[in-house]
Amino acid sequence: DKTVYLKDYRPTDFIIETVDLIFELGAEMTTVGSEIRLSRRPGSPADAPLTLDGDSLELAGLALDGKPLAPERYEAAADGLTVHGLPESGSFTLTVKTRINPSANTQLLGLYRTSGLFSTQCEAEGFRRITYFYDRPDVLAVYTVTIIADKESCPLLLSNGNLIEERNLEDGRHMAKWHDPFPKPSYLFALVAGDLAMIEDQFTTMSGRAVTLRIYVEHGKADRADYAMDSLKRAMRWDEERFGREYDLDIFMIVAVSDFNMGAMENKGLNIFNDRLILADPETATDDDYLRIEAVVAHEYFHNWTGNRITCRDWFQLSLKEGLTVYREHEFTADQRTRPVVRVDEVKFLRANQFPEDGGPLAHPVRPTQYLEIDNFYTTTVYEKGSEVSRMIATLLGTDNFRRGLDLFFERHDGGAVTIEDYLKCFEDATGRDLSHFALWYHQAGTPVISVQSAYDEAASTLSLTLQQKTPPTPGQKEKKPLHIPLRVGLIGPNGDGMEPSAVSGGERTEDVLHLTEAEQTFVFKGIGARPAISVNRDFSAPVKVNFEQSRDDRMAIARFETDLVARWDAINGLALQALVEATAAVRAGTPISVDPALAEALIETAGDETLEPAFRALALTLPSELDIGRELGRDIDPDAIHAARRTVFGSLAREGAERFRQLVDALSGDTEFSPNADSAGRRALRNTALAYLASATDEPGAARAAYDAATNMTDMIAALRILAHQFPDAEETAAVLDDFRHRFAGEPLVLDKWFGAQATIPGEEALERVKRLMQDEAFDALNPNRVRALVGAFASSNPTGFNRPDGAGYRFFADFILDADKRNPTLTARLMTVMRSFEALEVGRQAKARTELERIAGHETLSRNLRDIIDRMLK
Ligand code: HT7
Ligand code: ZN
Repeated sequence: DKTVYLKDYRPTDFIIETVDLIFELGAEMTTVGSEIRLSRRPGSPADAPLTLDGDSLELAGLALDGKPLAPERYEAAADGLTVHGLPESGSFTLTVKTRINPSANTQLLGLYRTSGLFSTQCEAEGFRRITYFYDRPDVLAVYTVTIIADKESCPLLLSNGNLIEERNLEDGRHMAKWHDPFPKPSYLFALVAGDLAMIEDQFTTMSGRAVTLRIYVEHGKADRADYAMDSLKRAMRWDEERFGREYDLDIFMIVAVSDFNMGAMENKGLNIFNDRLILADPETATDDDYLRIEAVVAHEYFHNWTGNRITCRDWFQLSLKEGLTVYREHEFTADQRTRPVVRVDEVKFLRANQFPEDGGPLAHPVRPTQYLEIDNFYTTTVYEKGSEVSRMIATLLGTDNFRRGLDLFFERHDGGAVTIEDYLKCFEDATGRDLSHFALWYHQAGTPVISVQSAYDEAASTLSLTLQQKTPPTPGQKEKKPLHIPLRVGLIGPNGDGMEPSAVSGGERTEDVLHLTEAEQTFVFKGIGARPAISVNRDFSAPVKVNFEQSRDDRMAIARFETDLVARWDAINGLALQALVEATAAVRAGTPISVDPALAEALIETAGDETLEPAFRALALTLPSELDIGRELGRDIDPDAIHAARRTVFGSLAREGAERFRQLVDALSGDTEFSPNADSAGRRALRNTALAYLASATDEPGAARAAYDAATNMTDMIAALRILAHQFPDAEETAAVLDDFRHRFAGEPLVLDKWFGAQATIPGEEALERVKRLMQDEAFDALNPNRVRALVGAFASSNPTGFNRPDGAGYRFFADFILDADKRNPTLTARLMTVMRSFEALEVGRQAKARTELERIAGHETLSRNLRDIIDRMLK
């Protein structure tokens, strides 16, 4: 059993001070020389051997202080190196030589070569695929890296830190030497070699130091890197202003690569990005792409302090860097754009991704206590719930105190590899507040459900609010304790104004935050002159589900008058969700669907409310998706019934509001100059949302076809294409537009991903054959993670009717794909597999068919550890 347990943590027996690496790069054979300066850790046993990690390595030489080691002094295997009889005291040098094949590395972990480019991905355990090392985050060393390669094919040789030497060698090769003065763990090591274009800029830090900024991209794409560069500079300034964090090296580089397992990687001074998160211009990128680029560029940059300068003691502490960095990223985005709109997107993401994870077989605490494969713990729980936990700390302490705690964290732990306890202690020490109860958020999995009951006493002018919290059991954690939950609650009076109580008893209240600390608590609000509508979890102050049987009138009052726009959106969305759930029940019962006219009125009124930002109006107008409806139902899900219900409700709203939608489309279609800013993006979002309704109301493809032809940017173009593909899949116009798009963007893989995605998600049982056909398109590449996610991933995760065909053919296809792809790239397949984690919520027929396929996968003996871990937990 290879399970790793938190309780088993212990420091290494040896300390690594410096590492000198020499790479002689060859496409099929790269040799890696590693000179490690080591000393025995004081207090560790004098006879303890040195045990270094390895993965798929071949040892080509081993020496101690320059002398080759006799074979009886060490054991070398593909997965590790053990050296005996090392000095009891003083430093010594171990020289290790390994040989690797970067071209054969389809896992994209370690050093790999794709499209002529050498690049690395070392987090979490990729460095051990390069050389034998203590490949763990608590071993920090100073790295010097020499890269030798053919000058013509690899004019560019990059690694972390500062360039200290560069020269030509014989036989057409050249070398570059990089030195990173900041001690770092191996997961932050990076190397890139190849031939790329570059844009350069300058940033002057708050203390006046000049930093060179460079972004490297494929030749011919340099003009698409400007927005990433602009985002980087804004992020650097923001981190100085908001958190006092200044950049520390003289150069900061980003390299965009086209084969990458995740979004991006924060390697010290040399971030490596999936190119879809760097490249953007109006003709090829959507507003969502721009938003993601800004967010991820900032996220990776913010890691320089939260992750790199202060890192994790072990991988159980992953949320220490990821949760906190997501929180910093969210705050940055909120400051760059419109805060409530950004927050609504976060809430939608959390509910769509983290809540199902927390409520399913893969649930785990923000700080797990065991893992089989750490790659599988880069989850929305560690990232997004982790971020929510930091947000709650900020809510509990207030913004200034949060900053004080974080300042102390940077001061106390700079250069360290620390734990979540160390993090929390800084907030306690800086503010005097006891966070021991709050800390449970890190250790207890599952989404708490808060049940609310209210009683208004007119004679006493009091409102009693009884809040009960319950967290459902999760794997390995049956019993749950009450958490400390900061819940923002607002009261809306009969005239729509906010009501402020004269006093509140029953528990702590700070501003509008109720501190729920017990399983059940009754808060009594005094001085409430009339029965209010109660708005619970404003701004989504806590990542919880709220069960509150409110009258429709109260929900309408919140939808109309709440000043907190997040809660206002939530009320509108909740009303729509309820209508869709009822419509689904009607479809299954064979009874007619009736759409509440008050809901239609509220939506149409909001859509036209000029006092609200277009982006917010677009959010309000967007009906919950079929997946949202399924999640709301939670069990016995019939995707076909949901689809029919949503289509009917959508059509009915479309007809009801046709006039308004036409007005919006006309009024918002005039923008000619493209700007990626939040205001322009919001206008496009509202216009394209209205266009989708309009297309449904008229039930003909003409308006969308005209919008496609008139589009001057990718946002409008792909929106029109999606409307055509999803609402009129068989129309001539749709075929023509799909064909036009395919040819127009023939040489643009990232743009064709949108084309793959739009078609993979066309509802109905023909989707499977369509996806199979698209896999034969020459633009599809089963080795490239972006292509796989765009086509197979989108089909499995976002096409409920197509993927969940009642005959189980969708599951069969997916299982075959997974089994095949697992041989090449386990990180990718394990992640892809998680889209089926909620299969037990399906109706029994589909559930059985899904289980058969999952069991078929589980029955294979040669699964990767990544996939084995996921599939076994899903079937437990
Ligand atoms: N810290 C980075 C995580 C990451 C990663 C993890 C496993 C396998 C491949 C990976 N690529 C990047 C990205 C981040 O969260 O900032
Ligand atoms: Zn991160």
